[in-house]
Amino acid sequence: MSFIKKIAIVGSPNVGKSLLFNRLTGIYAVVSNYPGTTVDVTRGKAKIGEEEYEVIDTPGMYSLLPITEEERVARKILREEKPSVVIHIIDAKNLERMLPLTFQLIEAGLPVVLALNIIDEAEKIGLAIDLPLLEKELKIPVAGTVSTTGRGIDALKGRIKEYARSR
Ligand SMILES: Nc1nc2c(ncn2[C@@H]2O[C@H](COP(=O)(O)OP(=O)(O)OP(=O)(O)O)[C@@H](O)[C@H]2O)c(=O)[nH]1
Ligand SMILES: [Mg+2]
Repeated sequence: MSFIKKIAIVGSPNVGKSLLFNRLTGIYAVVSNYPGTTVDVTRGKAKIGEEEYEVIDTPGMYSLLPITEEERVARKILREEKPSVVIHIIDAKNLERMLPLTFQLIEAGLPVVLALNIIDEAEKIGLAIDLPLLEKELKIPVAGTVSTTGRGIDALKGRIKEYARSR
């Protein structure tokens, strides 16, 4: 039994979840099979503000209605481990395709913070995303990130810190 607060990183396959996990946590990550499954889940620790968190890199999911074993595990983590913060990380190039899961997570009452990742490639193809507007519309914290370089990670941590303090 542990009382450490948790942060779950969720999102579709291949959007940068693991790189974000590495950016938030240090070098001590633990990989294990989720009980009763063949799905690997990686856990590490992060200090954000004054708070120490366990960070969970969840398996890729497209929807809260699970089809694959990975999605079932991701949902189970959200339901059973009750994270204090759920970082939904999405590919900024595919906003429309990815926001439906953001809505599902918000509707499920989860404490969602949105990380608009791969913002570097979005900019390259001329996409300019109005983060403050998105934040206002969604009514959740939003940060633009580039997991490969670390750009925006401090801002994301700042949003998490404020959010955690406000709850
Ligand atoms: N240009 C760019 N590439 C990124 C960024 N974040 C992730 N990538 C690339 O996207 C790919 C996937 O990154 P991962 O961190 O493995 O993504 P993931 O969500 O953990 O993937 P799965 O675990 O397979 O679902 C890698 O090739 C990364 O280099 C980013 O911010 N910018
Ligand atoms: Mg991964």
